[in-house]
Amino acid sequence: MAMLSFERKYRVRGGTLVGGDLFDFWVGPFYVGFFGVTTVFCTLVGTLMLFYGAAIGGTWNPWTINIAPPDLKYGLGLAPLKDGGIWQIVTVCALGAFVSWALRQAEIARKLGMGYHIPVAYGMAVFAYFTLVVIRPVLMGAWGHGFPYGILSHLDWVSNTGYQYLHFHYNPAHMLAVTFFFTTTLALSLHGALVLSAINPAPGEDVKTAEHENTFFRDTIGYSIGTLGIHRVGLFLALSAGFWSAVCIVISGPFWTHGWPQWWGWWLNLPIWN
Ligand code: UQ2
Repeated sequence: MAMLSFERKYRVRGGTLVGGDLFDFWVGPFYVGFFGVTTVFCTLVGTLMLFYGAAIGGTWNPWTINIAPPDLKYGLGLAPLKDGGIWQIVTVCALGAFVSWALRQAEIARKLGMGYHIPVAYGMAVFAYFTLVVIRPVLMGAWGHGFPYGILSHLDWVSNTGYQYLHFHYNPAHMLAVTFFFTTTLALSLHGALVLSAINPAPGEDVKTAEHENTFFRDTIGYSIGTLGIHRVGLFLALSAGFWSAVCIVISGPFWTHGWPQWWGWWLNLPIWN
């Protein structure tokens, strides 16, 4: 692949966190780095373990392949390979790959003199996964509380876990998470529509400017958050969705064992009703 003129300017040494100059090179368009190597390694081992689990699991139907966590009786110990051990290895590999990927993003950001916003944002998704398969299982005393790796099986897990708490939509942190997910789609659809309407006009029409974008929202709702502001709001909304998702599941079990509808008893029990 030919090196573009601007690539020579940005493909400079330095910014690495680990490995010094050793892995400081590119393969085609991809920066490698120490964490590129560890990402590829963890991904390969994890994927091979998933295929091994599928091979001994009795089906190659992609929908029903299931790599289950260990039985609760194994607690927080290591389980036999064919009885949840594969799930444990896959989980270690997944976390290794995800954390490597975040650190590779950080190295590239350092190289380019950019902020760490991207690894921080990606880290929120990793944190939500970590909460599901490590923090909550550890707090509840068994790896068996992790979710199974499979298309239908993980859906079953979500449904069963939700019904264990009778009605998950009464979970206040779940309410916040859902609201942030929906508000994220609202903000991104407003932003995407606004930018396209301004800078991708019909053939023969003039491209419009940020002044037009501001004015559209001032005319409609009396306020424009601005071209930088909408991206701050967008990042805040999206990070909040991931954060409250992690909170809503980690409090279910470790900190609240009844149904979520019962949690609202605190309102009925306020002394002001006497
Ligand atoms: C805006 C602006 C943009 C935008 C959008 C707005 C010119 C290109 C979408 C409007 C956004 C507002 C008023 C905030 C929405 C907040 C929530 C919580 C949905 O003003 O500046 O820049 O893309």
